[in-house]
Amino acid sequence: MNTDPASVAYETVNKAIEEGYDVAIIDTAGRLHTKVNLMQELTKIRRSIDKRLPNAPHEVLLVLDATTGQNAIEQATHFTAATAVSALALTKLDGSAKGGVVIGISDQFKVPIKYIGVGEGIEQLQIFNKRAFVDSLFE
Ligand SMILES: Nc1nc2c(ncn2[C@@H]2O[C@H](COP(=O)(O)OP(=O)(O)OP(=O)(O)O)[C@@H](O)[C@H]2O)c(=O)[nH]1
Ligand SMILES: [Mg+2]
Repeated sequence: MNTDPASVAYETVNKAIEEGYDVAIIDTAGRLHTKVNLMQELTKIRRSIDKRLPNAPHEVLLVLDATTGQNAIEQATHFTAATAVSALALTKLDGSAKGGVVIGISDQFKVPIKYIGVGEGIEQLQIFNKRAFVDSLFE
């Protein structure tokens, strides 16, 4: 609390390097793309991480809630402008028929879909399978 998120990210990477961890995951708190200062914070977090470990982060996941439908496109526009995104995760496909929007996003922003969420259990966060996904759209 009351600490700059970018410096928390820097300390995280620093600790991971010093203690020899293989992976460090930085999970940012949810933010509305309309909050300019929070979007700028993402850019700053990336810069801080890169300062401690050049070329890091090695993966940046944008997690989109499938139930938001077309609003996900608006979110992707702003997030990819604030920081380079390397892959998408699409959650809540169990509660929505709107998951098809992610195909447009993936095509428009040239970002692959890596994970999908189909429920709240850990085993329900799954690796994206494009064939199964397309089949499910036509069921
Ligand atoms: N039904 C369903 N629920 C999900 C899925 N993914 C996440 N949830 C639920 O959605 C709620 C929010 O999930 P979080 O992981 O906290 O979402 P978040 O994006 O990290 O939220 P913030 O950090 O607050 O922005 C939790 O109750 C999750 O269990 C999914 O694929 N299907
Ligand atoms: Mg969260």
